[in-house]
Amino acid sequence: MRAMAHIEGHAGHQTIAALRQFGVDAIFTLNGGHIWPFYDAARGTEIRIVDTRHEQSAAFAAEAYAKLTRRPGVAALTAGPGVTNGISAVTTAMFNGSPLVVLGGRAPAARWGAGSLQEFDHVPVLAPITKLAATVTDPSTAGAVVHDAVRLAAQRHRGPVFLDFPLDLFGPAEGDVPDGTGLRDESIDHDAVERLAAMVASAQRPAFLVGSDAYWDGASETLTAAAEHLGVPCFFNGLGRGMLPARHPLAFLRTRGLLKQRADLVVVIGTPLDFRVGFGRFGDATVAHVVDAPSRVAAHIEVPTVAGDIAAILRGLADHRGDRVDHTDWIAELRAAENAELATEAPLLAADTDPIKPTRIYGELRKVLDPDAIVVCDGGDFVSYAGKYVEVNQPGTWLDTGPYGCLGSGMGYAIAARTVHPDRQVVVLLGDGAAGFSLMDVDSLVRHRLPVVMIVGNNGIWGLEKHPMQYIYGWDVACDLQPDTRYDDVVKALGGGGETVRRPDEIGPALRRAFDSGVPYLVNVMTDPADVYPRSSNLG
Ligand SMILES: Cc1ncc(C[n+]2csc(CCOP(=O)(O)OP(=O)(O)O)c2C)c(N)n1
Ligand SMILES: [Mg+2]
Repeated sequence: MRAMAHIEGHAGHQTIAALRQFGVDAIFTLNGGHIWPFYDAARGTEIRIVDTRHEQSAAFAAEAYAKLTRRPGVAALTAGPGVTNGISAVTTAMFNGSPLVVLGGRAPAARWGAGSLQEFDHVPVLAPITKLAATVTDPSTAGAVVHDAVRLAAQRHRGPVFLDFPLDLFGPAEGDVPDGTGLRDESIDHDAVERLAAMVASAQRPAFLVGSDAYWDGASETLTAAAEHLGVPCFFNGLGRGMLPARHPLAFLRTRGLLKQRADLVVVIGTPLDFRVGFGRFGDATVAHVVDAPSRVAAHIEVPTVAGDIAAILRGLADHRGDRVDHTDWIAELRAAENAELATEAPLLAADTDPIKPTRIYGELRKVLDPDAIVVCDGGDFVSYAGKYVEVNQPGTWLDTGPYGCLGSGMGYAIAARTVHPDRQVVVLLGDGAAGFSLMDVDSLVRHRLPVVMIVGNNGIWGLEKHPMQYIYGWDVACDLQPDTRYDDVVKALGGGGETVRRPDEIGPALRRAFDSGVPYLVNVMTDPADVYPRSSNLG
């Protein structure tokens, strides 16, 4: 028998009690009568209600809360359009393996079919993009249902869950909420781990490529131990960034392209073998895969794979005893290439051009960014540069949208970042196109007193589409935005601050004013629309 807490009130009280078991202390939302019982139950608890101007922002904020805390992130979305507005963020959470919990309102069950306001069966729409989508039907077991759903979201392989609550469920009720969050399964296949360790130890030029699921499993320490013990250079993507500090001797940012030509073993850890990692092919190198659950074994390519708790698997690698090949020359080769790249980027970061090159913005940002700053990326080419030039030093500080690639996550992610880390710098890097999806949620930043610094790379185009269209067709359509738009004035109108920058030497002082302002502040940098990002990957 599980220990239980007995909760009286209505199903909302049981829901809130269940969320507290998992350390949830914020719910992201936008008002609608169907979800008032959650607000009612959260009153007077540690749970903070953070309301937004679009359910997309609320759901993205909840996903980012999960990314930042490694606890479940919760959004409460009202029936019908509230839920459907959250769908891109739910799908993003599925692609990112983020434990997102969406509590939906729902038209009353007793009148179902008669045409109540917003009467829509969300469940079949949410089912393909969640680990669980269901309607809560019994008020006396609501707490247990919520508890089990949240635990499911938080268990490997993590992902979103959805529950909706018919309005007429919320009558007086009582029910039990289980204690605790469920034990973490750290068991691993020691033989498989030992075989992997032997592969790494006997390789001449091995590398680790580390992604989000390693972060979700809290594997930073054991990754460091495994890499140092076996002498393996590490590359990162997604939430893997920062799992070794950028300047760790085994951390590499700029030389991933070399793996194809030079590595003889690439161990991809905690990220799918998708388009971001060449679909799991690195020239002639042997590829091995470490995944957090059997469901993550690649279907399109057969490589040696170890599934289980990634922190435990890496601890197994760190504990490997026996001889290993000396990788000193290999690490030195990569370091020399990395340093050569570093030298070539220096002039780009200092580019003194008119109009401004986006790289200069990163040169200036690097000078003012704290090591523990949270960096949010939302855009096309402008944020691709961030991936190249922003150095990440701590796990859980780099928030990009992930492989679903949904523009519009920026403001939701920013709301969560500052809610979770009120004392840290939060910087939101926005393409001008991306900014349009969510800028109205500056209102939420202002109302909730969440000062963040937004930087718009304002090239007046959907650059990541325009340049490739030009390259492929020789013409483009639907690629232009209004040039010279004053996104800073939008933020000022909403109660924040901002300024427009047109000269490279104005960027640094503007960023300093932004961080000092204590309000949501947008630095609108007019950048060169002719600047073409040196892109090598493709969509397919
Ligand atoms: C929701 C959504 N719609 C469309 C796209 C396709 N898309 C990817 S990048 C991009 C251009 C982004 O432009 P901007 O934010 O201005 O950044 P830039 O490339 O100009 O630096 C577009 C339209 C997408 N990824 N997500
Ligand atoms: Mg643009």
